[in-house]
Amino acid sequence: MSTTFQNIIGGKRQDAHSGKTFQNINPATGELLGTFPLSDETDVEAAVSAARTAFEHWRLVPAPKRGEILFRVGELLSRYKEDLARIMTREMGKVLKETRGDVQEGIDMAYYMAGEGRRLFGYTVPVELPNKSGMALRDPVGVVACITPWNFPVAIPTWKMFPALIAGNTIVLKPASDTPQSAFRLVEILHEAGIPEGVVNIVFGSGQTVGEALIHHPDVSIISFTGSTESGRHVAVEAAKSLKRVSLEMGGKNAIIVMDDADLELAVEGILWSAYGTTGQRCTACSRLIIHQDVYEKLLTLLIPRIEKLRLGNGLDEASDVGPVINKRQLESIHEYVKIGQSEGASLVIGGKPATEGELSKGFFYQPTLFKDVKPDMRIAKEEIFGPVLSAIKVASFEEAIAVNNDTKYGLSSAIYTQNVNRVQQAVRDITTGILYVNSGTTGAEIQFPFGGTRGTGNGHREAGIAGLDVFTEWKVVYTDYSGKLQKAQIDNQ
Ligand code: UN1
Repeated sequence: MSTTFQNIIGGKRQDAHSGKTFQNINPATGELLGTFPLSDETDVEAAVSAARTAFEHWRLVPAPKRGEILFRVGELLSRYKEDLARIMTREMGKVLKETRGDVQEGIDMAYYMAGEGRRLFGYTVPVELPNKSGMALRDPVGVVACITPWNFPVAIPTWKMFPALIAGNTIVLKPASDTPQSAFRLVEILHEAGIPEGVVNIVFGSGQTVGEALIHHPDVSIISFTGSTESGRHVAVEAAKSLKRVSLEMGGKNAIIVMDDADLELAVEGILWSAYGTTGQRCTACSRLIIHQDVYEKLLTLLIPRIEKLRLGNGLDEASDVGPVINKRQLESIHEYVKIGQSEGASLVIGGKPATEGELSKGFFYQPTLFKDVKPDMRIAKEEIFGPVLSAIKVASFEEAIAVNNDTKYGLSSAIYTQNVNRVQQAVRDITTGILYVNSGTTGAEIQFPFGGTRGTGNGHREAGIAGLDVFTEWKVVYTDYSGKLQKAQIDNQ
């Protein structure tokens, strides 16, 4: 059933000022799910103004009280987990067990940041003069624009909004146009939990119009963006003109290294989950497999029949392992990469085509694909495909494996399968991505740790964990001199 949705600005539901709309489609069936406002600068102006007004009282709400609201958010997200997961599977495509996991990341973040309401640690350290004290506090910054992607329609908005909110900031959320309904429901739940009007606003529309208006709005203090490296770079360049803070989470070309002493059966499980889970549409997805030459053929022999067994289907069917990709454009882009791989001389082992049997023909399904004999300098081994396409690369040594792993313009996640403790320690030392998994795949980051990567994956910030608060707070240092006389730091007062 298709419904008409509205923006939520200052707690009120509103159509786009222009009256224009766009459609939300189920990528597994092509069915129309909803109609959303195609907003423009006028709607952004209203949302930023509501957020700016709300900031003046939200920043004064004691952080433990803000935490109590987030705690209720966690409870409500738990209560609505199944509904939200189904909404998400319908509009995004990934299978139910994964959309449940997506909501769970939001629940985890709600409880984690609710607890921060009673911490939000600043610090005090000794000062150099007598009868004087110093302390460093975390202040909120102002209005945060959250520009979020379609692959984690609930989790990613929560990773941005919950730390921003606990710190006392207010929000304008612009969710991806492929997954607006999950974000809408999330914002409704935030209001039901007691988030005051105007503290969280949601504006639907395109990146070119709504995103751009947020980046340029003088009352937006922070842009928190997750998406492609190309768009992220644009955000950073534009936001730099007004010296806005920007936090970027972008692409990945993550690899799993399988050494000659690895438990190969275990590696196969991790490879399947990381490469084909979420239909390969995670920034942490594994798209390169770096295999020691002594186990190269053996590993592929174990892996191929398991890829063949993966069941493509509607994510709402519990028997499906792999859902559709997000839209036609993405399907075509994935297929284009497969053709590039073939023309570069990689051997296509399995997959390599859109899947069109029976019901699958209605949606955007792509066969789980594996290339072997891939060379590290091929485009399929270097560029982010964001689909179920895995490239196997043969290496002759541990050192070569690490070098190939690190030789990417991205730097999000890596994994190594080995039983050798010395190699594990060397990998911990030498791998240059933000996340490293030992004897597990490249996905599955937990919210209490910093999430993010090096090089083209980000701009040095991290989301989640305590580190996730940094971009949303401004340090304020307070010196109190209770000596009753003028004391001068750095100067001899005698
Ligand atoms: C993303 O792909 O954008 O570690 C985020 C993971 C998830 C988050 C992925 N917890 O794969």
